[in-house]
Amino acid sequence: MERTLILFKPDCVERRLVGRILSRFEDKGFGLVAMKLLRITPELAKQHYAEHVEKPFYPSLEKFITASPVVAAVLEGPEVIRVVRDMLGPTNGLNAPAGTIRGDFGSSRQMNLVHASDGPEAAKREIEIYFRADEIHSWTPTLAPWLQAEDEK
Ligand code: FUP
Repeated sequence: MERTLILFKPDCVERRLVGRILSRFEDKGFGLVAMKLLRITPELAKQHYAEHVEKPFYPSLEKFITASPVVAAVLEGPEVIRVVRDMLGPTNGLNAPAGTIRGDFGSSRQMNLVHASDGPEAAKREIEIYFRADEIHSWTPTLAPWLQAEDEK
């Protein structure tokens, strides 16, 4: 079982797409184990996007990500980190295939609706940025026996 950090970015919240996109992750079978609405500050943006702070596009990215509230969430499930990235599609919505979230809802590189951790180390780091341990609620859903066979768990 893995966990990943997702952010419904300001464009997603402003366009009122949070529910529809969250439904895709729920439909896939992933469990929601933490969620909150928050406003990203410039300090938090620099922490989250530490690897991009020195890049030319960073000032514009910070302006965008701090412009309106975001919804942060933790999803849990088998191979959830890779599968959620696949469900999002490539960074730029114009390059993202139909059927992916960015392909279906996006037409921008910056306003690409949802962030998801890109590997296990990033997931651990990012979950700790947004959530305290006591804000994460793991449990066994009643549906569990209908999502994977015993030998797949
Ligand atoms: P992703 O892993 O798909 O979230 O994309 P990256 O880590 O490559 O980039 C992080 C964020 O920076 C993306 F959400 C989009 C944004 N970005 C720009 O705004 N301009 C660029 O030139 C590259 C990335």
